[in-house]
Amino acid sequence: MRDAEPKAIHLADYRPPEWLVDKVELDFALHPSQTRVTARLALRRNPEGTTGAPVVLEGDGLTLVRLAIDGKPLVGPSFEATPARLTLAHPPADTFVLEVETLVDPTANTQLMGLYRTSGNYCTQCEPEGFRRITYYPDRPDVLSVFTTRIEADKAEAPILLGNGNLVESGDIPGTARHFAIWHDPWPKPSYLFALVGGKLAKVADSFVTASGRKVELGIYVEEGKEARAGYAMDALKRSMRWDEEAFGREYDLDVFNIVAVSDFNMGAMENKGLNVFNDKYVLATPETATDADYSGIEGVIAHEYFHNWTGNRITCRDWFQLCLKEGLTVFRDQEFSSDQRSRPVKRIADVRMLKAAQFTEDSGPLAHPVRPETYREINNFYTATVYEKGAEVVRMLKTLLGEDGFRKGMDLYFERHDGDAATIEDFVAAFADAAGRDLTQFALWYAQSGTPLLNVSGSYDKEAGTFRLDVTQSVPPTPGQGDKKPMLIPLALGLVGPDGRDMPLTLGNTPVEHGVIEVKEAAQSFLFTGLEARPVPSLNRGFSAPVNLVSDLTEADRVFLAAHDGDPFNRFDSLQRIALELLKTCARSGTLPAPDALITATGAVVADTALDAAFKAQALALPGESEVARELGSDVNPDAVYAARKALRIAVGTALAADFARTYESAGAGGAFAPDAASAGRRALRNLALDYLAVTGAAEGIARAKVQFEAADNMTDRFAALAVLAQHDVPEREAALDAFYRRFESDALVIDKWFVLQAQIASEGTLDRVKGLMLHPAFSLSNPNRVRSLIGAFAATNPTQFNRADGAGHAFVADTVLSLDGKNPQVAARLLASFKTFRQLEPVRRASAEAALRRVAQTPGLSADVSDIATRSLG
Ligand code: 0A1
Ligand code: ZN
Repeated sequence: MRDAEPKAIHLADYRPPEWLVDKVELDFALHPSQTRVTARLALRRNPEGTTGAPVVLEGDGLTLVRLAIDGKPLVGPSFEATPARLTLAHPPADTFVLEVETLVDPTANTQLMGLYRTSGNYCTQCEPEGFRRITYYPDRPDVLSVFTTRIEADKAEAPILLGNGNLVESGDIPGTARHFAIWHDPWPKPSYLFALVGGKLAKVADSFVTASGRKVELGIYVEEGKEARAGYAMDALKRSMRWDEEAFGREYDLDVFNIVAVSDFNMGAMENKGLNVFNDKYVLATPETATDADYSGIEGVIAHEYFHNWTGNRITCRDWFQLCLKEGLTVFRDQEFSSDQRSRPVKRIADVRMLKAAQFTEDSGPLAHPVRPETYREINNFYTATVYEKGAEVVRMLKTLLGEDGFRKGMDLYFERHDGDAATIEDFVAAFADAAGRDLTQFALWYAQSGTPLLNVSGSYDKEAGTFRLDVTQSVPPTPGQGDKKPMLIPLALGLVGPDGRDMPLTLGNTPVEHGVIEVKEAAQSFLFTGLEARPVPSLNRGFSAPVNLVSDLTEADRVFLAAHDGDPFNRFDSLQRIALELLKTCARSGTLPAPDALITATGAVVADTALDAAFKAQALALPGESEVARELGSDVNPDAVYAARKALRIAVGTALAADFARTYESAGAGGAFAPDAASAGRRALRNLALDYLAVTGAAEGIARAKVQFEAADNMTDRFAALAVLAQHDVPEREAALDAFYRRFESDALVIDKWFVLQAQIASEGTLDRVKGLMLHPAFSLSNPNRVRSLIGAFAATNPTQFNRADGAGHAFVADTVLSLDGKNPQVAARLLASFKTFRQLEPVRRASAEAALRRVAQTPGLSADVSDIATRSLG
């Protein structure tokens, strides 16, 4: 419905809007197939625009009913309306009110962009370009306007009517079965933050008093009967509101804050002003239906959307190239929140695992792009790990460079200068540069250069001089559209660990290194540390201070030492991972696992260390994933060999430490009623990791233990962990448990998603047929994004051996699914196709079959812009 072959859009071509909208009044008459939308736009010529510019409003598949200017009906040829555009070539004045009436069909909307239906309810999704599917509008984030929304609907069909801002009026429409509500949002906002909801929903109510004493009514709306599942989300919301006041000095700014949970949603959630709309996966939880991972996901996403109220809504983006301005910053904020609510080191480890799995992978393949891209064809494809996760890392590095106080001053200045603005990355960086009195030009390269920097570090100790020299070189690999790169400013946190396991002084020349962070700025640079009476072991990139690939001359013995003694918990974790990675790489290449004694000793020491908390141990004991091994190998990857290597190492560790794991399993006993707090979750994680190691050989005893836990569990975390163990093994207990799980939870779609995921992840030849079979299961639907992600998405993204089957059947299947999905939901189809992004690292046979599947997709006529963009770039 939009332009068939979308042109590339370039950051360099940005021009201010020609027309502004001072005020918008929207009137919706909700109807399943013919919703009537009347928009009154108070248009004003932008004094900064081009003289005499026409009014050009975007549309997407719209049916125009009526147009009026200042109340007078408008007839052709004074305007031109197509489904994609409304043009007034000769606007009557520099300010006027344009009234536009359109008809939209929410039931036919399978893309889930614009106004659509979910479980019979009405809801909207407008970011990034969905508002144009509702009415003609200057649908760009730098046009801010004050919205008033009147919603009218059949009372029985939609007893609840919600909009942005505060409720100003509601009532029945006399003589009809309809009613209405009027919502007013006093804060000017771009159209992508517009939302409305109408339907039969149950409300969970609470309230919050802000630091300055404003009372805010909180509502979480869920499908009827699910009220009891929204308690944790409400609790997380109130904690988020308090935290933002304390950590960033940001208060909420309306009388109400509503969240609506829907079961059909393309992403995680959406920060519409005062009316967040959520994928119900990130709202609903009970101990019986949600795992600890689900609880922490809910806490994080609730916080994320709430924090957008300041970083995204009060200060929005000038254009979509600046997406990381709101997303990277808001991810950083939600990560900090979760770190404060839970264990900081454990949260950091989990975030870095995810960064490496998703973002490092993206950055090393054909879809690599800068945190702030400079060109795009389809903006929907830029809601990526790079914009979100690497964007958050860049903000974290700013904090590391400027320190706690300097960072807070920079944030305060950013809020003070830009409240109410549509801002840019330059504005953001300037606030920190000005607050700290520091030139951040080189730092800003993190926004512009794609690719993960490679840092090479070697150390030499001079006993006579008592010095330790670190020689550091850096380079950034070439990425699509970017050949030669400049050296980056890399904040490298480090420590020099002495023979007694304690940090030695960190002094450069005569100057102590502040906060233990050195700044690497040049392609090659040396740092001379003085006053060292013994050879230290350097602990590098502590806390993962910079998102880089680090290669060092540390020996396996050095790593064993750091795993046991490093004062930085992240690097204790990382040292173990590094030892394991080297073993896995060698094994995947040669087919032979080198003696893993060092890893076993170091792992055993961590298991036995009573000073370490359980959540940390669980992270430290989980071996690097197959995708990380593949990425480290870089080329000629055979996923079967990677899988076999990992399995062999798990068996070696599990067998050698069986007694320790058994003790851990018994002593970390379930104990007491379920509570979702971090400490309890950590105990469950460790116990379930032990369960996994104890069953790793598939021997009867381990399987029996998993079966007992599966049957006896009183919470989803333990039940699901046991099922996941059983699912890995080709034993009769597997099918029995899968059946029992299905029967127990068949009416609960979010739980059945877990059942789909586990089956899609089984690393054996029968899985492809199993997945194809499950697509015909009554619980599956290609129309629901959560179902597609759970079954097909999990297969493509987390089952490397079966997706990359040597016979090409896995690739062909995913390509076919992308093609059948594209007509329904291009965004979800494009995301699924992006699973091919690592195909170039595969060995030749699999690489060829992936490429053939991608070509077949690329050559299919009538593709959406979303899928065609991913196919083209993947092949590029
Ligand atoms: N701003 C949201 C992400 C989001 C983007 C697009 C959507 O629909 C296609 C929905 C949500 C966030 O960061 O949470
Ligand atoms: Zn966001």
